[in-house]
Amino acid sequence: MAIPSFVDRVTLRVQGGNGGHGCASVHREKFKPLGGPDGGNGGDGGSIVLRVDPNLTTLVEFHRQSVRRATNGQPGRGDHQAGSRGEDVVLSVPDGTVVTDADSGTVLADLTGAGAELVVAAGGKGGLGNAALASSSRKAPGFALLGEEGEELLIALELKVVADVGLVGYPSAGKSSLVAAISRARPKIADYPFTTLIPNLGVVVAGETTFTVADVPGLIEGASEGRGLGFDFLRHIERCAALVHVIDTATYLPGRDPLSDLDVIEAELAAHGGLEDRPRLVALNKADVPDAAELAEIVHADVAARGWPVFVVSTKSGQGLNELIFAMAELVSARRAAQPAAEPARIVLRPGPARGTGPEFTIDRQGDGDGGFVWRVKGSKPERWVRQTDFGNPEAVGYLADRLNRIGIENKLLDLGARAGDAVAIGGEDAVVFDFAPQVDVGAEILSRRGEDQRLEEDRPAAQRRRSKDADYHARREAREAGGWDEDPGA
Ligand SMILES: Nc1nc2c(ncn2[C@@H]2O[C@H](COP(=O)(O)OP(=O)(O)OP(=O)(O)O)[C@@H](O)[C@H]2O)c(=O)[nH]1
Ligand SMILES: [Mg+2]
Repeated sequence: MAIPSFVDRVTLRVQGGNGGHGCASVHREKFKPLGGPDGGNGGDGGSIVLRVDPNLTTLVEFHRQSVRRATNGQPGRGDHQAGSRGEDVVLSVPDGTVVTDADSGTVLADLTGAGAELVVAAGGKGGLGNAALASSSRKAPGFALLGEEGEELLIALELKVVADVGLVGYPSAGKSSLVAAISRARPKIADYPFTTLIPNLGVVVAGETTFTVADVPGLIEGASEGRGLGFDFLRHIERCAALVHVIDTATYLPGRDPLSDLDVIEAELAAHGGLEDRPRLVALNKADVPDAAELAEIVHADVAARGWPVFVVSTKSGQGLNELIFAMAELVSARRAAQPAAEPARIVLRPGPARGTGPEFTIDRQGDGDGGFVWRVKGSKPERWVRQTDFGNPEAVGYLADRLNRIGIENKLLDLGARAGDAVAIGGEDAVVFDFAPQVDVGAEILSRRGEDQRLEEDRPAAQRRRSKDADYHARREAREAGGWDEDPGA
């Protein structure tokens, strides 16, 4: 597969493991039929973590497998046994990988520096078992919390590739042929000038060293004054460790010979500027052609006299290529060793809205019109609590109501004018919808007990439920006003 440009991009679906469910269990022993709650917690799901490995230079590995999943946490069990955690999946990415949410286009992280990490899809939290849910007011909970689902998203990984070695030379000197001969890239090759319109990038492996080479579109005399195509592309090799002059020794053209070609290209590089300090290698190419081999032989000493190592090569026969790539690797390694190691950014970033900032929840009245309206409650805590709730268990629903009230959702709904029987949706797209049945009425009279949750009486319409509560309330008030209600027998 050809690598078409300098940007390597791949999309990947990542999915954190689900949290294990908590366990509801009661300790049993001979002669002690009812011990305390002993259900263990579910284990957290594993996360998908991206981590920079400076030895990687491409995203090719990700082109092969486009879905990555972490394992689920195990459910808790009786006798206080916690479920085991799911395992994290750590994906190694090259330095400089930019991670975006592929659906929204939001940049999640710019991963730079060895060891920089991003938890890109967090595993779901395990649910608490009933042992952990016990409190002085709820000594033996008959329910446990559900494990949460792991995060799932489609991400794009993008790498702006820096060329380690830049190939420069006249059109048709064989630069693209050289990229093709020493890497897996398959750029277009043809015997007319300016075949290459944008640089091609190839990954070269030479012993322990992996590096990238780029062929800059052909340069000609006057390139710096706008002639030809290649000049603008020199910026792509501004950060390279070394330059290789690719020189055609097989083609006879007036005014052209290896030494003057070298001088012309050097003059254009000087006009561009910024590349003076970069080490150079010279490849005298097309040595498979007999006359070319002879010419290479003749000019070898003169080229070497400029102080640059010279290689007589052929991209056709492969002659001299091994020596050339090992010489490139040496320059690349030397440059890498000389560069100060980037400070590793060990901050663990998390996608999504910042947690723990702003109000815990928001409430909006939505959808007024023919279809009626809904009070939409949003917030990471209430939405999480809903996901943790086993709606088949009345006690678990009562516990959810307690949690929602504790952060003031019910009071806020009453403040906003919500009435019993109104629809309340907690969450976004896959919201859970309730009938609003306030437990605390205006005036803070507590009219029903937790655990006998009115909302569970699905067979009774909400309005009827409200009426019965109202009736209860009015009965109490009337009795109190009449002085006949025995509220506190001790007084
Ligand atoms: N005989 C022979 N021909 C070669 C060799 N290397 C390249 N060529 C030929 O030279 C021509 C130009 O090769 P390219 O690799 O396209 O040259 P380039 O330097 O990338 O040219 P531009 O992209 O136009 O700047 C093609 O016809 C190649 O087949 C070689 O080692 N021996
Ligand atoms: Mg080319």
